[in-house]
Amino acid sequence: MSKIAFITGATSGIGKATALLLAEEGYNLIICGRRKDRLQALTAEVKVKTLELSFDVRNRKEVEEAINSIPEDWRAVDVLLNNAGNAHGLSKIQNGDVDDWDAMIDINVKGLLYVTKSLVGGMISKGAGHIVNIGSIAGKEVYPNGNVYCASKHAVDAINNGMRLDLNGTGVKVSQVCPGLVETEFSMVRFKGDADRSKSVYEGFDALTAYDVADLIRFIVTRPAHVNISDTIIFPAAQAASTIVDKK
Ligand code: NDP
Ligand code: 8X3
Repeated sequence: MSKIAFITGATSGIGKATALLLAEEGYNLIICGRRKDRLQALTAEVKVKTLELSFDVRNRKEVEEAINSIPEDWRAVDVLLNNAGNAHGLSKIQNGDVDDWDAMIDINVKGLLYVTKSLVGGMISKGAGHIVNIGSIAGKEVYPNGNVYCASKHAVDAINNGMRLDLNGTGVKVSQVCPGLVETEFSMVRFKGDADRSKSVYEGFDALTAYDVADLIRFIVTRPAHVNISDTIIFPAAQAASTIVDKK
């Protein structure tokens, strides 16, 4: 069987773009997300084999049941892309919504851990694999009103580094990709469907596309076995830091 990539958050944005680019590389795909119709549409779009797994990464039981249901011939996962995640809200800490905080910690941090826990043993057993964690510039810096989202991505940064230390010598590579501003459904989720506010985030400059980030992920996972690109930050050319964007 061809190599297998397991992609969380494959229904949209960076995850979907990576699925399409890794399909071009000949990977068969285990595609995950809650929106089953989008998983089916992605299957119809690619020429490789896919396995659709619909689960909420927040729900540990759902994660474990979904991954335990993977048929034998799909179990030798070569690449795990821990991508599912979002920001929920953008508020001063004193005005934050506790449900938004729970969502960000549960999805971006605990969800990533649940998925990793269910798959990493298989990678260790075969002595090979590659975990790519999607962090963010928000995991390297903190910006006003970003408080808990930044905390969740700082946690991803720490987990990424911890994974690399703990998995050293097992044959499993660990890499992180930290994007700046990427125009996806991210802001629509952050601003709870406010299309005008979401659009304004990307006005006045050329934001990254999901494919720009996916192309970097493709590069990282196609390096020779002895090369590991452990961490990367990818910005639009107009961006220098979270809050420094040259908008015309
Ligand atoms: P999108 O909103 O376009 O995609 C988010 C993906 O995550 C969707 O496929 C969604 O699938 C999945 N997802 C969200 N919540 C859950 C959940 N509870 N269970 C399972 N899957 C879930 O955003 P992006 O593509 O931009 O975001 C992908 C990653 O990139 C995130 O980790 C984000 O933090 C990070 N990032 C994004 C940046 C940006 O500017 N866009 C910059 C830096 C990092 P579904 O809803 O179908 O479940
Ligand atoms: C997404 C980038 O700057 O909106 O992680 O937090 S930012």
